[in-house]
Amino acid sequence: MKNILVLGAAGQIGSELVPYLRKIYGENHVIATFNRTPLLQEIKESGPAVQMDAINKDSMYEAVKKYDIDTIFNLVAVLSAKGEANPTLSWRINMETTFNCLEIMKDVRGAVFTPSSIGAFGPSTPQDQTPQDTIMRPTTIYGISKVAGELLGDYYYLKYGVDARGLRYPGIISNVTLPGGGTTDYAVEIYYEAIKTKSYTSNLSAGTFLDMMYMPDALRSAVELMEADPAKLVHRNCFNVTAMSFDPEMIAAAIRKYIPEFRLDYKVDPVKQAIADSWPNSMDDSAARSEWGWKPEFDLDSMTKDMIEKVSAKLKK
Ligand code: AKB
Repeated sequence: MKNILVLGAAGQIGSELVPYLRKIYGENHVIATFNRTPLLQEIKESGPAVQMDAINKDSMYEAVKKYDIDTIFNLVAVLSAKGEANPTLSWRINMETTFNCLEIMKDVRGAVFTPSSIGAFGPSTPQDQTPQDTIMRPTTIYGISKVAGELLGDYYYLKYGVDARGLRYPGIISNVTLPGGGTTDYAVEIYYEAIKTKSYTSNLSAGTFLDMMYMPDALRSAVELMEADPAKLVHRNCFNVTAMSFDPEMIAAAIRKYIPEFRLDYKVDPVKQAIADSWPNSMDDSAARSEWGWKPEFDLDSMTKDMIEKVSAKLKK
């Protein structure tokens, strides 16, 4: 990777991926793009930035030529719950952005990283230790767009040699930019509310197990995959990756080690609950482990310790 374009640099992952990549590849080699949501000041000040609409292929192409881009991190997506409120918009944004990235990288013979998700699985998928290769019949528009994106990535690799790679991310927990419109968002909000009010009302029920990962592992996994020796990759689009699986009761118990009086209540959101029920309880990520050495560093306890420290410091400012 020489010159990198990050689409969606103002989002939950993008706002942390840009500084992470700039540290590795150099500030002027990582171009942050955004559309309606403004970039963090730190990102604006530490390297090049471009305002553009990722569904506009001409503006993406212009940025690729201007900065001699060879790799795109495609982080633009309408997430699962928001997608159900506006399926047409979700399909358009998720698919057109992915398609534009692949088309442009076909011309410049470059690489594309596109995250897929646990949302690519559906109710007929085996839910425990979900295998790398299995039934994928998602029932959300987000999941359908993620499966289509995985297949498109494989197609552009096989037909045109585009170096398309991807990961099936679980819920990502972080403390810089809040997620928005996802089903797993509760696992971020719970830390903020625990610190602010010592209580939280979960919109997913007790016993709803989902895969999760802390942001430092998510960032490292993306770079490790993109740097992996292509000769070792049997799967490219996309790898199951996970770091932990928990339900609301388990995250509450982890928080109580630091905030003993923390109270968890429930008010189930039927849309989010139905989505979560259709997703795996836990994924088998052994293909990622064996093909490019994936290994998470954070588990529920070490992540909770770090989240409590970082979010407390942030809320004090
Ligand atoms: C969502 O909940 O929609 C996302 C995801 C798991 O892809 N966080």
